Amino acid sequence: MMTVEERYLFDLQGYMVLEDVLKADELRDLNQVLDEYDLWNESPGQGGFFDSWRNGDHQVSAGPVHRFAKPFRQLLGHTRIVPYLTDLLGKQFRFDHGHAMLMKKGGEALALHGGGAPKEPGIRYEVADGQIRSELLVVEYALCDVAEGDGGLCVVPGSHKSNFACPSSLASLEKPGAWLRNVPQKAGSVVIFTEALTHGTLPWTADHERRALFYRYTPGYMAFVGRYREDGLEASDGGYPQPSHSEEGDWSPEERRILEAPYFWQRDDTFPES
Ligand SMILES: O=C(O)CCC(=O)C(=O)O
Repeated sequence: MMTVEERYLFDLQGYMVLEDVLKADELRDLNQVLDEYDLWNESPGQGGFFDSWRNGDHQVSAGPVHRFAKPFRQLLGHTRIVPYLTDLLGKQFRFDHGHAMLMKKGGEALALHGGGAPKEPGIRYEVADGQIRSELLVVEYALCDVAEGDGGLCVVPGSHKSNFACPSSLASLEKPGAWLRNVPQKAGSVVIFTEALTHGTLPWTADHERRALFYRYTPGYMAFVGRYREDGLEASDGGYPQPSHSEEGDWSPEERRILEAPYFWQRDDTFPES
């Protein structure tokens, strides 16, 4: 369970940083797989194993992470993260979609998006009966150190409760100010944020490559993207991520429940013990 301090700060700010989620060997294995995948040389689109896209020449993103090698799959229900997913999304939470992002020095900004207004179905954030009920929730793993000022994830703290849409003059990120936070992260740490939080990407200025993983979850009754084809790649229509989309057949019951299609009625708790 989240502590009362964590719950207060998450509700206040719309995000939280968890330190030391990944152990050194997990970090090493994830980075090693990414080295082998060589995403910089993937051609954009869904032609092969990856669903890959670019934002300029210095940023590449590729999914779907649930199909990546086992070190990535093991993050789906990481024991440090499950209590937060349960508290923020409900006990029947599910994995919706995810990708890896690499940025080199000179990587471009991605304008601010999300926000408390207008209230968009799919990214709503509410608190009722003392319980946080987020819709789309992002778990962002840092596979490298991110110092404040390096760029990467930026957020407007508290903006998930904003009553006004973010003006385009601010959303463009052309004039960042003290209202915007570039979230520093140590390699192996995690930022959890509600998609209702206004957030985006600042240009990457550090000499080392940025490596971030995005795992996005929803309550068990909803899907944000409905665009996995039968082979697990994202498509404009089709099914949801499934264990059968992985090469490996040894999925645990919990992992299978995490990847279940969305529904409400008589859905089992994803981690009955948590
Ligand atoms: O660069 C980041 O960490 C934020 C990326 C982002 O805003 C998104 O994927 O929606």
